[in-house]
Amino acid sequence: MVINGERVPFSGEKNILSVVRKAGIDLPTLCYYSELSVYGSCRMCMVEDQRGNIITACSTPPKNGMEIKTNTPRLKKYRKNILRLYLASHNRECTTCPRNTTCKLQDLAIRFGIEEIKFDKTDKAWKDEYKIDNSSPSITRDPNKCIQCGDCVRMCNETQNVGAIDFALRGYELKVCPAFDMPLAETECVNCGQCAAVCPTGAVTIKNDVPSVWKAIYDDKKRVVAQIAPAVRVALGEEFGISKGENVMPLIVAAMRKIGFDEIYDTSFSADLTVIEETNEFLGKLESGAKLPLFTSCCPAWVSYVEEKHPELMPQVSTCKSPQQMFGSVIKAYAKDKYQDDEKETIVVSVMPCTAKKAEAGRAEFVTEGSKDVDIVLTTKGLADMIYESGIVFKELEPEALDMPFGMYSGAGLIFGVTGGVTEAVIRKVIKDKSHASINNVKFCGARGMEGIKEFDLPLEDGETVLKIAVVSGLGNAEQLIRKMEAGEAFYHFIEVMACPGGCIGGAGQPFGLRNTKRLRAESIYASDKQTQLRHADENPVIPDLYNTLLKDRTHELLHVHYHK
Ligand code: HC0
Ligand code: SF4
Repeated sequence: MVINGERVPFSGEKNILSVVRKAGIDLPTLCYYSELSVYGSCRMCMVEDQRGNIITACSTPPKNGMEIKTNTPRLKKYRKNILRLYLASHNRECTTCPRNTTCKLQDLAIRFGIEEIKFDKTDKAWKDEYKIDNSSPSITRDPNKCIQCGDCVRMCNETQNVGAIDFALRGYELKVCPAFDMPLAETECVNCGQCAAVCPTGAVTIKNDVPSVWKAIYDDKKRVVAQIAPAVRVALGEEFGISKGENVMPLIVAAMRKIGFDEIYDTSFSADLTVIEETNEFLGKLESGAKLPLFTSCCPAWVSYVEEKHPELMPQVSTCKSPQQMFGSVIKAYAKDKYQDDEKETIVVSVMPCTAKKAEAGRAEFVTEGSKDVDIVLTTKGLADMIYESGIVFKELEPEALDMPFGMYSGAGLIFGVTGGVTEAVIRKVIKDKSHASINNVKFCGARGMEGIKEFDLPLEDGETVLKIAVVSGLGNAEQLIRKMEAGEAFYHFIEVMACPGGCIGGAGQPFGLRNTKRLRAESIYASDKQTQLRHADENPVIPDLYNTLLKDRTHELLHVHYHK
């Protein structure tokens, strides 16, 4: 096809938009995500064809010989007017908006030089028309900033199969909200935050727990202990101009020490504990003939999904606490022993790529001896905000190492951050041949890759057993698999589910809006795994000692959970 007079070849692109972008032109969009269905509501991607017709590039397939222009005076005028209309009914208090500088609407207003809003409503109308919904532990909805692109609705319905939010009313009154405009916390929302990850403006944002962390750090009576999730290290650098996917863990540690955290550890440590506990649970079930599959339990959005939509499957969800919660209960028990004579209270802060972890930490099941296992959950973006606020020049920090003993981890714990990682870590434990070559070869089993559903057979070394395994990311994909099993069309022994497409690396708490980053983040985690001396969870030297001491009589209490929703 011909774009702005230049011939551009295409093959397989599903719409004109992809061809135009391939040609190096960043056609503006507010409602288009390649992973979601095409909605075509924002009209920003309009192009003009050879007959002067205006068409939306996102919803029109490319055709041989087609000639289009992307930047005519007419298109410019229309785009500007659309932006003015959006802005006229939009709360424009940008400086205090959590999406200030990462808002697509703000970005386009700057790009198209919008200096005055012709169709403005009264100042009062755009400020207070709708109530802000702060009920959820993970996300905030501010309908005054909604541009009705429907991205959140399609994400929640199509990708996640939750359906907690939808369009209500018609015409001028149209709005996005839960059924009967209920508070989000009272709906089936599983706190995955993926609605916020695709929202182009500040209409759906992630709860900000930064002030509580500062308060704890400034309090002399508190010892602030941090755990950092596997996926954070390959995403935080993007915020500070470091190449996408680079593992910046040593810089994160240096920054957190400067901020004032007392001890800094790695959630990959407790992921190793999860591997051990979950593998034992799985092999126990396999041997006893208990009902399978065993579903993984480390993704709290997935656990909530089962509770809401498939309570009958709860007995098949692993009883292992997630690594975040295992870490919390272990470190609090450890600190109680270690600091017996000191009056400081231990506060556990986790840094997570995930918004559902905020809800998980607040669950009643995760309170041990009257104290929450995890006190505060920061997102990756939240930690970046603290670094900015402290004036730390991230790129220029000298790398530092994690604290011991809980800074020790194996590559198996580290790869939890990518879809398929938990499964691969369990397989590394299940196989008897633990040679370097054998562990390396596990990567070919079928667990790796960004596909939403991966299914494969794993022949065990006994020459008899063949395990049927599935790895799923995205809750809609999990639903597909459950329906297949219910219909008797499939059987599995073990299923890993992560709610976010791609696993935790694609969590909603990661930095915003950078395209094609998931693959790079995944590659970086696998590269770091390959460079660790310890490749499977049993090699973690801190763990045997822990089982002989702290966990001796308390393994079940500290590492397992029985959800009672
Ligand atoms: Fe994940 Fe986790 S791997 S859920 O994706 O299992 O958030 O990174 O911390 O808990 O370890 C998130 C990431 C974690 C937990 C771990 C697991
Ligand atoms: Fe839906 Fe997830 Fe958003 Fe809740 S957090 S409304 S489940 S997309």
